[in-house]
Amino acid sequence: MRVAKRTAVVFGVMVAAGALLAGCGGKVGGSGGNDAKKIVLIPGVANEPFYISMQCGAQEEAAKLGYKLDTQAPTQFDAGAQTPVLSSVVANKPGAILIAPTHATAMANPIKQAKDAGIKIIEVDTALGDTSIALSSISSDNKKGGQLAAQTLAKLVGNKGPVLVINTKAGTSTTDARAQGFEDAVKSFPEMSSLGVQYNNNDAAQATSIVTATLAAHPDLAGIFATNLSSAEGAAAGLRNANKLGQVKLVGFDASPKQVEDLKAGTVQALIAQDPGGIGAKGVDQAAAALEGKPVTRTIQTDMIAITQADMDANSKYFYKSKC
Ligand code: T6T
Repeated sequence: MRVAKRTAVVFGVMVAAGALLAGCGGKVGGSGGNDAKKIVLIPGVANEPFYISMQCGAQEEAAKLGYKLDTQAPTQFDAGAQTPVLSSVVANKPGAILIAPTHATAMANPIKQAKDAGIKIIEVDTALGDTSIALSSISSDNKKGGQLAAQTLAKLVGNKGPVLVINTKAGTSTTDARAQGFEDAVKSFPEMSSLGVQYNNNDAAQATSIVTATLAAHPDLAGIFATNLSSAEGAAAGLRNANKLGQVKLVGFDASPKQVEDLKAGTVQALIAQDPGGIGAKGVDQAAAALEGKPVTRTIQTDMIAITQADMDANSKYFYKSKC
């Protein structure tokens, strides 16, 4: 009798608490009372056209599906800067997080903690080496992108001469795969040789210095593959400073407004554009599926395209945005 009475009291308290939580906005779902209608996007870095375009795609899709999407970005592309942003997002208990991990291993523990807090984890663009944490990963086929860059650069340099790779930060899954794909593909051109990979720390000014130093040591440099936006923008500036425009061919990943200007001016000969808006939208689709208990797709690959000056007008839909 006593036991039954206590059970009734406890049940009453639980109902009241549930009503209170539900009244505080959003459905209560998942474990730990996470807000099943709220998705947070954590890009690699703030104010960068690749991630802005991703955010635009994610926001549009979230609005279509009836979800609230917030974006919280670190000020630097760095695990040390991204981890506290992730921790404060986790404390707010969203239903799902779309994250672009800034390091394939250093972000594993913080993201695992988010998963253990009952939050659905979706990787957008970059990914962790540990594939057991995220439910889904959406990105370009980056290794193939590196191969495409090598074939494009080979054509531009007449299949011969020394070429350099400027990469961002070691441990970034996407750009490491691009550099690897490039280096592998260059081996199939016997008269081309790679001078290896140098890192610009995702800082355009460092890419400029790398170009200046490489031209001093290798005046016969034939071409450069820049694995992302910062390395390509910085490499273009290095070639401009050295008056090597058009003589040293440059192929860069991404299509920021500045990179598009460089293509138009002939500073860059080809851009490999990705589909960041599509990555964001598909990320939201996967998060929504996970939150609604529907099947998710573990790996999704999005489009890439090599754009040259000759076909840039026809391909302007692939150019990245600086605002939505
Ligand atoms: O190239 C993109 C992205 O795919 C990569 O993972 C990091 O750099 C960018 O955001 C461009 O800056």
